[in-house]
Amino acid sequence: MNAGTALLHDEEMTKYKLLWVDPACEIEVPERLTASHDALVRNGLADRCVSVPVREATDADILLVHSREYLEAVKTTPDLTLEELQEFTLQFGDVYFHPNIYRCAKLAAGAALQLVDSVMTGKVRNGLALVRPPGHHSMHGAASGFCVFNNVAIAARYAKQTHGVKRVLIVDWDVHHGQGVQECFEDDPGVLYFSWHRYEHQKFWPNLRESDYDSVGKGEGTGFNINVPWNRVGMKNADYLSVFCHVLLPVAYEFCPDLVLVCAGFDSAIGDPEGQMSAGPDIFAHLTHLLMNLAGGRLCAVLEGGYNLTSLQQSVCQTVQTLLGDPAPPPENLDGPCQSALESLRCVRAAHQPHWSCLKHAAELPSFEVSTKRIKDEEKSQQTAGEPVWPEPRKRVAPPVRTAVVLPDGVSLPDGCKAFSSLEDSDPGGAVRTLSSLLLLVEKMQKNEICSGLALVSDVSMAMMCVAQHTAAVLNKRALVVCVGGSRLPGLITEDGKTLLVQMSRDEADEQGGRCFVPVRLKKGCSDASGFMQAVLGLLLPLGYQYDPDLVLLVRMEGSGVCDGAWLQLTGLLQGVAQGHTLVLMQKGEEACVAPTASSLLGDAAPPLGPLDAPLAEDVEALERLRVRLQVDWKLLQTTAPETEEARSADANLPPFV
Ligand code: FKS
Ligand code: ZN
Repeated sequence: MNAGTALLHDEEMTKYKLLWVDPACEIEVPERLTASHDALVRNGLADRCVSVPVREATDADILLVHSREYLEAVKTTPDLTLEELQEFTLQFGDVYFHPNIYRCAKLAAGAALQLVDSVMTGKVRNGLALVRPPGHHSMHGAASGFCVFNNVAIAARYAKQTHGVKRVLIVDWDVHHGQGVQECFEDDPGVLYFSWHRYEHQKFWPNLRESDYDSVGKGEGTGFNINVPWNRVGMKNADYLSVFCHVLLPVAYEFCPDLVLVCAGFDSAIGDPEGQMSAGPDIFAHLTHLLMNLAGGRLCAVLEGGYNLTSLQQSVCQTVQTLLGDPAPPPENLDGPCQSALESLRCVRAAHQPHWSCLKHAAELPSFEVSTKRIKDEEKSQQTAGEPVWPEPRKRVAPPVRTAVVLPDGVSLPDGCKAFSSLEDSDPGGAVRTLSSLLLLVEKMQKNEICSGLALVSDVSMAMMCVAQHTAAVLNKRALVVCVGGSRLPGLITEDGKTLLVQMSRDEADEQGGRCFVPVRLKKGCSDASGFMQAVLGLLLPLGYQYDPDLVLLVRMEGSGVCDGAWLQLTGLLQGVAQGHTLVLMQKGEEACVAPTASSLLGDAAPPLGPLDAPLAEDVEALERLRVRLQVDWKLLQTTAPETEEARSADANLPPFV
């Protein structure tokens, strides 16, 4: 099933550069590509990918997005003199031309199309195209910001036209706003465009009013354009993850794309001179992972920006290694999102609240103005002095065994899994032997000898208790226990902080829960995919990330009612935490679910759930109450900044009250 990862690369795209002095363009150098590719080779990642040849985009491909006039104008550039090139360049902003850039721009767009073809025909599951020039700024009739043709926009139109794709999600994690992509799909409900970008209340390039959160799309495309403006520099892992959990993922699951395209710019990582952000290269492992269960795993990433060569190559490696299916490292320094990020988050959620049922409960726009007009003096003093330093991401070693299973006699071993049992044969096939196998399995997961595990047991509650207690008390490790279905749980100790228990089940008698026991009650239980996914994305994932467990114990109780699709999404998404150390426990009788669950643990994408209906109003309200209660302890659950007196007075440009 796991059909591999494509890598598209062609040295030809290093063969153009800036030929005159222009401080705005000097960062866009050929070494960006060489450094990225060399790092993939050096880390043994290029070898693990399927190498797909690059082709030139044809006129017809380019005309899917650009005007004939513009294309013809670009076609003249290979024959221009240096002076003529400079003059040609002057009609556009922050871009340069070179006699070979037209050829490279055709290859860049063509690489994106080859990648789409490879993914859509099933030759590979996903992939990355390493290209220059980038694309997301170029417009229908204009070059802009180092971009000549809009590689990803062309790829999206092409996917619709050639492969009959109905819904495309474009995730633009580059630190600049892809205004070219926005322009292209503004009124198209078939393409959902998401971009976060350094904005600073319109002070940052490209300085457009329409990059703000209130540009939500037009006409039929209203709601299908999502802008998250960053009004401060220094955004960190927690800021990025919180936007994924509280905006992008819920909307993306509701939208249900057939294909995911990523404008993969790495200038949003630490050390980048343009972005000035503070998210580590490791965050791209998670951003990638979190998108890999959408669209049946069909994900095409196309390089955009990234100007610190060290940060760029580390980020590219994190992305590719995740596409290849290796478990992600725990994200470093996950505190809560900063105030400014929370303001942005609130505004985006409020602006999109009318268009997406997953945001129905989002708070209103704050009473103070946080849009373009709000300019604070203190902001300038925020600039950090000097080059930041950050540790090189740890080598990610995939354990020798990916998924080990403990199954009763007669249940056949799923493809690709390793049968596992403890050596003590005192009670062959019996409960004691099964339990001792489970404990040993967890120990081997903690030693990173095995990545994940799956067991079918006769008493799932009992097995859960034993594994949880053993992990906390004997191994001294932290477990996130996710219990799907079931009723009240017999005293699982959660007070020592070593176990965080989240139970998702049917609405029953009100339980208070606590900091480490989170009862998620859904009116129709886990059988309602919308409510279930709402809880998973907005509650469980942020909790899981913040808790940063050593082990995820995922328990499927008898008669949980969870549908296979939602269950597999949960299994897939949770592997982003605890370095993929997930142990799934299922009750005997659920044999039918063994093979699909195993395949998810092996790294296969979950099948799409279909566009989600609106969750039940009662569930949404209950989840919101839970989120509000828990956000005090778990900052990644916050979706709004507290409306402080300071924020208000800063807005009015008044001094904070004395
Ligand atoms: C230099 C000002 C530079 C232009 C920034 C262009 C950014 C391009 C990019 C792309 F992905 F397209 F490459 N202003 N101090 O990174 O978004
Ligand atoms: Zn950029």
